[in-house]
Amino acid sequence: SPTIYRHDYVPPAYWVETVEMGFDLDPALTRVATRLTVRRNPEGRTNTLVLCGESVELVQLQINGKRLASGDYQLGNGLLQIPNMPDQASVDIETAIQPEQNTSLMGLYVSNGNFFTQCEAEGFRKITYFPDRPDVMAKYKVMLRADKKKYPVLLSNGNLIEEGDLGDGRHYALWEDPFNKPSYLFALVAGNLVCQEEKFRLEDGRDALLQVWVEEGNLDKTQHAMDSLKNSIRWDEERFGLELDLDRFMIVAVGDFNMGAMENKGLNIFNTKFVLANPRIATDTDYANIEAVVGHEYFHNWTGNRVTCRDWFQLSLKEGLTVFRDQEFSADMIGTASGRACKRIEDVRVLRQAQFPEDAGPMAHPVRPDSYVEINNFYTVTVYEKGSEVVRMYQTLLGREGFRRGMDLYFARHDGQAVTCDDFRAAMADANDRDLTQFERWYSQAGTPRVKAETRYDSEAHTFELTLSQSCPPTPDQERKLPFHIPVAVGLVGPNGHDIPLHLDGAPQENIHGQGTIVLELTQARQTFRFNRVTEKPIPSLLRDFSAPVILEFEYSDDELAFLMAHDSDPFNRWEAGQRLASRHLLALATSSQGSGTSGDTADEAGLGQAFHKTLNDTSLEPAFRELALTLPSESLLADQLEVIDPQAIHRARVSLRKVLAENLREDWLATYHANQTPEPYSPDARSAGRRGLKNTALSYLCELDDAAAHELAQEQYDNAGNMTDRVAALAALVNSSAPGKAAALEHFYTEFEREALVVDKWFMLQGMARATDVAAVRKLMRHPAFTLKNPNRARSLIFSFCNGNPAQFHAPDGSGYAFWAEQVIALNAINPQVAARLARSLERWRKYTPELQAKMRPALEQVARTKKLSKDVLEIVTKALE
Ligand code: DPP
Ligand code: ZN
Repeated sequence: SPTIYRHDYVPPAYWVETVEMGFDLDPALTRVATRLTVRRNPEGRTNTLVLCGESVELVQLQINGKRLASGDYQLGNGLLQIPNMPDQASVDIETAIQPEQNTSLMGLYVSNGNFFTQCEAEGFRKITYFPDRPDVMAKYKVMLRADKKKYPVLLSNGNLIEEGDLGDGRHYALWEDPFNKPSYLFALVAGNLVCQEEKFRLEDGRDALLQVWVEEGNLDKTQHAMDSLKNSIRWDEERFGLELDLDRFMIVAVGDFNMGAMENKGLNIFNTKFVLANPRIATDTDYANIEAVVGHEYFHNWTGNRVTCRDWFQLSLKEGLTVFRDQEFSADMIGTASGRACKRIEDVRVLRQAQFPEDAGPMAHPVRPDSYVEINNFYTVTVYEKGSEVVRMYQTLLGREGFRRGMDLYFARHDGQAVTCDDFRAAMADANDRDLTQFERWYSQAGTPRVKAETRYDSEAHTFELTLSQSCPPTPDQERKLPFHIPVAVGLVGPNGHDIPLHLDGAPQENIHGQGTIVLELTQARQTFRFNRVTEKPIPSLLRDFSAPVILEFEYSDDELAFLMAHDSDPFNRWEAGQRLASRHLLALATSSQGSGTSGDTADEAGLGQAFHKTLNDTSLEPAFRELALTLPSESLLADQLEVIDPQAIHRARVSLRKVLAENLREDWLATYHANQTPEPYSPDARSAGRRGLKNTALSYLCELDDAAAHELAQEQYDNAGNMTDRVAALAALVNSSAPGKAAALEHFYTEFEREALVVDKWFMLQGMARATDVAAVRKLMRHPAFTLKNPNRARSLIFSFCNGNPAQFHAPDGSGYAFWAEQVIALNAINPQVAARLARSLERWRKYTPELQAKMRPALEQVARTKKLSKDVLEIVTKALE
C-alpha cells in the first residue's frame, strides 16, 4: 500500500459545481445515478478528470450526454481517469452497489434493516465515482426512491423539496442542500424511524426545525439529545456569534457505527451510544458524553463544514478546534469554577492516558501528520485531543477576546473554503498583531515536550528565579526537535497558602499588576524568569490549569505536594499535586516489589493517607472534585511513566494501595457514602452527578475490604438503585469482590436489560474489565448469544475493554492474551478494517514491556502481519509496530 505525503498535495484538475444523485434503494443491489457538472481548474496541471471508486460497479459513463467506450477512460487501482476532458462538462455516472454486503460500515450500508451512510473520510467513493477529496466542494441535489412500507422515512442533507408516491408501492423524496460541501459530508438515511421534533427560535428570529430520529420504541430516550442540541445552538450564538444556517437540523441514531458520530450537513448521524438516554439505561457519564458529542457535531457546522479542510493532513484544523469548542461548551454548561476545573481534569486525564503514549510510540505523528497509508488510522487522540490543546494555547496566549477576534477573522477570510492549519494560525496572528511563527512547531513536531523547572530563592534580595528548560524526545522520522512556543501559567504560593502577587522582572506594564497567576512564554531551550518583591519563600504552582500539553518535571518534596493539595488556588494543580504524590508512591511500590506484592514504605503511606483523609473530609470542596482527587492514577497512566512496563506489578501496587486507603479511612468512606445520597427523581446535572460519583467511589474503596459489610452495602445499592449510574456502579463493585450475590446480580442485570443493546454493552464491558476475567472467561462470554463481532459497539464492549482496560489479565505471562488478540484482529479484519485496526493498536507499544512479555508479543504481531488479505488499515499499524 502506498504512503501518501502531505507535500505531494496538488490542486484538483477539475472542480465540481453541482451534483445530482438518484438512488434506487435496495439492500441487495442499489443503483446510483450521478450527474456532475465539472469545470476545469485554471491552477490544475492536466485535462484528465480523476474520480475515485471502491467496491462499486461502473454501469455506465457519459460525458455531455455521450456514452464513453471502455477505451475512452482508464479504470484501475481505485481510480477512474478520463483524459482529454473539455473545460466544462456534464458527467453522468451510473453505479451499482450492495449495501447489505457492506460490513465495513463505510459508504452506504444497512443496519437493522435501515439504510445509512458514512462518508468521512473516503466513504463517498463506495457509492459512486467522484473526486473524493475535501477541497472539491459542490452543491448537492438528491433524489431517494424506495419501498414505502419498509422505508417510510427518506432523509438527506439540506431541505426537503418534494416528496410523493411512485406507484408500485414505492415513494420518493427530493432533498437539496443550499451550501457547497465536500463529499465526505454527504449523507442519506432511509428506513422505519420515528422522531421527536421541536421548533426552535434562533437569535436572528428564524425558527428552525430540530429533529432526533430513532427506531420505534426509543422515543423515550431522545429528550436529553434534543436539550443538548438546543443548548449547543444557543452556546455557539453567544460564545462565538455563529448561527445555525439551515432551517432544519436532524440527528439520526444508528446502532452499527464505527465512530461516535458524524457531522454531515444538516443530517448528523450518531452512534446510538451518543443519543439514547433515560435514567433507567444511561449513566451520568453517558449523559455528559451525549451533551459533548451533540455539541461537537453541531459545532462542526461552522468549524468543519462552512470552513473545511484542504486535505486530510489538515484534519486537526476541524477536529482539534471542534474538540476545544465542545470542551468549552461542556465547561460552560456546568458553569461553576469548580465544575470547569473538573471538566479540565477529565480532559487532561484522557490526554495523558491515551495521547501521551501514542506520542511516544511507533504511531507518533504531529497534530498535522506528514504522511499516512490509511487516513482512517489518523483519527487519533493526537489529532483530536492534542489538537484541542494546541487550540487552547492560542486562547491562553491571546486571551478569550483575542481568541474570538482570531475566530472572527478566520470566518471572514475563509467561509466557504477548504483551508489549512496555517490559515488558522495566520488568522489568530493577524487578528491580534502577534508573531506566531514559532507556534507552527506544535503542528509539525511530534512527541510530548518536557519542561524542567528549577528555582532559586534569594531571601536577601527577595527575588525568586524560575528557570525553565524544554526538550522533546525523538519520534519516528523526527530525530531532533526545535524549541516550542509554550505558555506556562505560574503562580507562587506563600507559606500562608495564598498566592503571592507577582512582579515579573522586565515584564510590560500590563503584566506587573500583581495578579496571582501569570502566563510565561517559554520560547527558548532554556529561559530564566525572575520575580521581585517575594518576601517569603514560596512554593511554585506550575503549569496551572494545564496551560500546555507537556510533561512538567520539578522536584517537589512530599510535604510541598501535600501543601499544594491543600492550598493551591488553582484547582487543577490541587488535583495534580495529589496525583503526583500518589504516582510517586505507586511507582516506587510497583518497581520495588516487582511482583512480590509486599507493601511499600509505610511512612509514605501515612503521608498519603493523611492527605487523602483531608481531601475526603473537606466538604468545602465539591463532591465531583473530591471524587477526582481520591481516584488513584490509572494503571495505564502509571505504565506510561515507567521505563519497562510490568502490568502485574502495577496492578498489584495499585490494588494494594487502594486496600490500605480503604482500611485506614474506612469510617470516612462510609460517612461519605451516606452523606452523598441523591434524591429521586434522578437528575443528570453536574452537582447530582458529582455526589453520585463520590458516593460510588466510596463504595468501590469499601469493597476493596471484601468483607460482609461491604458486600451488603453493594448488594443493597444494586437492589434499590433508581438509576443506571448507581446500578452499574454497584454491579461493578460486586463483580470485583467475592460477594456471594455477584453471579445472581450479573444474571439479573442481563435479564432486566436484555432488550437494551447499550446496556448489554455495559454488561459485557464490566465483565471484560473485571479483575477475575481471564482469556478463558472472555472466550466464554464470546459464545453468549448476545455477542457478535459485527456490531462495533458490541465488539468494543468485550474485546477492547479486555485488551485495553484489563492490563493485568490481558498481559498474562503465558501470552494467552496476545494469541487471543491476534485471533480477534484477524477475524475483525475480514469484517471491518477500521475496527480491526483500532484493536491492532493494543500491542503497538510492545517494546515498552518486560523482555519476557515482548518475546510473546512479537510472534502475535508477526502472525497478524503475515495474514492474507490484510487491510491496509491493519497493515499500517502492525508494520509500524514491528519496524
Ligand atoms: N465524525 C467524526 C467527528 O465528529 C469525524 N468527523 O469527529
Ligand atoms: Zn469531529
